Amino acid sequence: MAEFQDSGRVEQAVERPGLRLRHRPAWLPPARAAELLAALQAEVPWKQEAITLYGRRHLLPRLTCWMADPGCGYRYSGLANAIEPWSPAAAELREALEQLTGWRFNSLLLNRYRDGRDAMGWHADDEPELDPAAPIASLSLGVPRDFRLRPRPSPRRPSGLTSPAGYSMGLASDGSGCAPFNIALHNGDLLLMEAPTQLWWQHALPKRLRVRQERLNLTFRVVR
Ligand SMILES: O=C(O)CCC(=O)C(=O)O
Repeated sequence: MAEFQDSGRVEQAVERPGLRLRHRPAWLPPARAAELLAALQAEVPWKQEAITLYGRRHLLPRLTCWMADPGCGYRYSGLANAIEPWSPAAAELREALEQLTGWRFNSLLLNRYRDGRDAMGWHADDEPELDPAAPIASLSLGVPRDFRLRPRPSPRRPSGLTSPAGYSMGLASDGSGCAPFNIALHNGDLLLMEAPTQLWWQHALPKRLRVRQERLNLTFRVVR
């Protein structure tokens, strides 16, 4: 699948205590990224879901779709996602990511941020149905957006697990510890979030009101 070979940019390892990321800027060349963006905009059955918090219904500030193999259901924020079959573009990307990583991803969450008012709040992808040993492969298409990371305010860790050396739940007044940080994700970028990142860190996609264009994000996952 030559068309998915990355465009030669170097992979960057981003490491902190309890966090392991691999960032491949422009994993997809711009022309291929543009084709995939257009294909996914057209072929995915996008929905704006609603969640209920403290008895009030809130529309999610983005459009979503859950594609997965049969039986790979997934719940987050109390929302049980209907399983959609793999669309042609999503299926091709899954094959390319399997060749790259050696992991067979059986599910995919697609998020469509219509402009900078659409966003995603702080969370970790640590739902019990996800295989905690598998990476999450995140592909960005469209306008660049900031991806924020921070140590978890209260890590949900298996009992008996001790914190990684140097890990802290925030930055101390003397400047030591784990500070939140930002990665700008551009068109065609691939970000692999490897274990044990989801145990110790949260991520978010903040609003950026000056952004007027659309962005898609695809997170390929392994449901066990
Ligand atoms: O849009 C992004 O880059 C983040 C998506 C995300 O946090 C998620 O799917 O869990």
